[in-house]
Amino acid sequence: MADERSPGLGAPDRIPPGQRLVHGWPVSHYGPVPRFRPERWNLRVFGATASGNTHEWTFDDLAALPRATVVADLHCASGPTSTDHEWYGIPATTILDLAPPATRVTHVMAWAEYGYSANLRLADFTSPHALMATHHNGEPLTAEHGFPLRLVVPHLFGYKGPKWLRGIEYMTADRRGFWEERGYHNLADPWQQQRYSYQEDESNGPEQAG
Ligand SMILES: Nc1nc2c(c(=O)[nH]1)N[C@H]1C(S)=C(S)[C@@H](COP(=O)(O)O)O[C@H]1N2
Ligand SMILES: [Mo]
Repeated sequence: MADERSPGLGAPDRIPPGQRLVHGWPVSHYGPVPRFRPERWNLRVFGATASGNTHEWTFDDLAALPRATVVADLHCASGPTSTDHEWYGIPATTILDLAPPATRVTHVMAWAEYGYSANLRLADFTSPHALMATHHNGEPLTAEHGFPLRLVVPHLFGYKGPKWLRGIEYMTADRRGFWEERGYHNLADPWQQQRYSYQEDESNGPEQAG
């Protein structure tokens, strides 16, 4: 079942400009695949929360959270687009309900194992299609695709969706994440060709360090 916003596979505008359709589902990330240790695992929401407190869920706690399904294509900024991923998991908006941000929050940093991070505008994180996925095509995520939890933000390039998600930091100003500090576009809309940071204008985000 296709997302109602995305055209059919044969449609000329299904694949964003500069992307190529790949079959199957390539694995793509920087660094090693972390080992999942349930007794040490938690999901932390911290930074500028409304209450000032950090919120924390253990792996078992996740089972009690609401679920949704999102079907979407995955666009890697290095070129490949794989299609029709059926993600199942916890809507990102659930986090906003359970751990509300302070009113001055404008951005979030999504944190993963080993310090991988991706910054998002609050409006991108609160998209109704943004999901913290636990399952893909009816099966639990595999280790290399992000088990046990992965952020999916379907309207942005893949680097905005950390695999092995461990935290959401509420921020009162924008700050670059892992790839955004290393030459990738701060906003990452594939349909706007927001691939590299040299394509940014001043309104797109904070100046690049170095
Ligand atoms: N923790 C972590 N998450 C990550 C990455 C990474 O390097 N580390 N790479 C991102 C990039 S660039 C892409 S395109 C997708 C790829 O997801 P896949 O391997 O499931 O296809 O994961 C994203 N999530
Ligand atoms: Mo990517």
